[in-house]
Amino acid sequence: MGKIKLLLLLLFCSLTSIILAQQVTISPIPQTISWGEKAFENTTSYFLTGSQTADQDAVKLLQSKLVLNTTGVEIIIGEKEDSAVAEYIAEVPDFNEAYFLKIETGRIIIVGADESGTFYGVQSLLQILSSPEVMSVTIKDYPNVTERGIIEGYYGNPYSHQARQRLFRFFGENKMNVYIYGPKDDPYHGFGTKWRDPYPSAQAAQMKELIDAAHQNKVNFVWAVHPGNNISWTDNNSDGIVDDFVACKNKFQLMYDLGVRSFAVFFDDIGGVGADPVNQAKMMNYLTTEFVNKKTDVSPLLLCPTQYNKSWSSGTYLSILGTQMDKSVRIMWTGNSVVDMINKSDMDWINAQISRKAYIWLNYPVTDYCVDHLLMGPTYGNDLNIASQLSGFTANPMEYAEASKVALYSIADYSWNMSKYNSNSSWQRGIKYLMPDNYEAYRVFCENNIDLGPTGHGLRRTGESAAFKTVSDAFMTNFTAGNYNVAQINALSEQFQRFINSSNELSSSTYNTYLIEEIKPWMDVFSLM
Ligand code: LOG
Repeated sequence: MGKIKLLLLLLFCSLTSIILAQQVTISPIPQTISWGEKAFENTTSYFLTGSQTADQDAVKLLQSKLVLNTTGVEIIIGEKEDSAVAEYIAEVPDFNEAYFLKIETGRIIIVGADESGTFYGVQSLLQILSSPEVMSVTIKDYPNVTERGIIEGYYGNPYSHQARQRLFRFFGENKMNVYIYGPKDDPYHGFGTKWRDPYPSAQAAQMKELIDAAHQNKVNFVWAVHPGNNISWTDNNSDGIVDDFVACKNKFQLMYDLGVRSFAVFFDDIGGVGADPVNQAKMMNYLTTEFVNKKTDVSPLLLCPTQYNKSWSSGTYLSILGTQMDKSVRIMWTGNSVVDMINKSDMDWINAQISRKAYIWLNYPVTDYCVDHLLMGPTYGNDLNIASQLSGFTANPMEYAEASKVALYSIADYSWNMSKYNSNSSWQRGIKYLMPDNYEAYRVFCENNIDLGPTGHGLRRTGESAAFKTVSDAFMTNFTAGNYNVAQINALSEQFQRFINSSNELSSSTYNTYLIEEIKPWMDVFSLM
């Protein structure tokens, strides 16, 4: 080999080793990140400075994931006001939930603008420490959308207690901060008739456990009531207050006692007297002054209106809410229609109607209207320039909590750093994060479960079974002309073999058995094909 070739080879090797060592793609994508040289081997032990004053959830997380000692790499941790990190506070971006993370040789610094910021700094650190070689890095990061998460608001089996707990850990890892509880099939949420009643004690105890688990992961647990199907606007006992306003306040108090600090009222999918905007606005105003404002630790209310999308809106309904309802109340919105992605023009329109920034209820990846499908494809179609027009961005998932995480991972990515969101790379990263050891097999499964077909709601997804389609189209074109060849038949059979291999590999995976159980019927069809 000539000298020049050898030099080029050496250069190539050293470049790739630097690049490989850098390849920890933090998710959601940070606002600013700059990598340096290798800082240390990740076999080191660590010790904490500032753990007494720093956010305790962040400290506990570090303690559970790292070997902590009295020597090794120092981790200095705290919030802006803590003396342990006083030197670095100017580095923290001026946003809620922001953090500054710096890794250098022998030292790591994590400073949060607040407790969530510190917790998110730790989450990013843990992602970096998953690599055997740790590079120096400086990250300054913060979210674009203040409330990011899900609304469990579909028709069908509510999530199990364990599935919700797993979700909250997933939220923590992916910097999602809101979970809105509103399963249509929980009678105590109230789409039925029990919205006024307390949860039976066993269920209440479970709720309390859930609320605590959410808070430990910096997730705001929003409990929603759905009173509209059998609400009455009358003041039967003539005390000047509608009886059901008080009933709702009392139910909120019961939930408050279990630990809930954020509340919502849903009036979607109802007709009759419940749908009257003047009374809905009065109810929200009453709950704001008599409940929210009387506590010191409850966030402003959320309302899902009856006209929650543009195609269903008419008359003065929305402008009545916009003008007569307390400005602190956030209003949910699904977009141009029930199931739709969100565009800039939708935001301009709705925000003008309601005189405030809409809070998005994205009906994706929910499948309660197309139950024979899974929506596992890339999450695309939401405009990338609407962050400043939103008061929140939440997605309504499938009744399969694990399978939904492919889309939810991308919702987290999108709502944290909107302008840098790339649906395809986010999708690939999500699949890898969810099934690291069976990435290829899971991607093949996802790639063949993208489009939902025609439904009353009209949403379609492109790219269904792309690899298969290329091969089968070529085969069919030839076949219908009366020709086919061995190469094409082999190519087609290879594609079918990919389905079988994917199903076999996933079925025997033990990494996430909850996921495998959820998708089993689709995997069976996949291999039968
Ligand atoms: C319901 C929701 C359901 C979704 C999709 C809202 C605000 N309400 O048409 O519970 O999961 O559509 O079917 C809805 O979207 N009604």
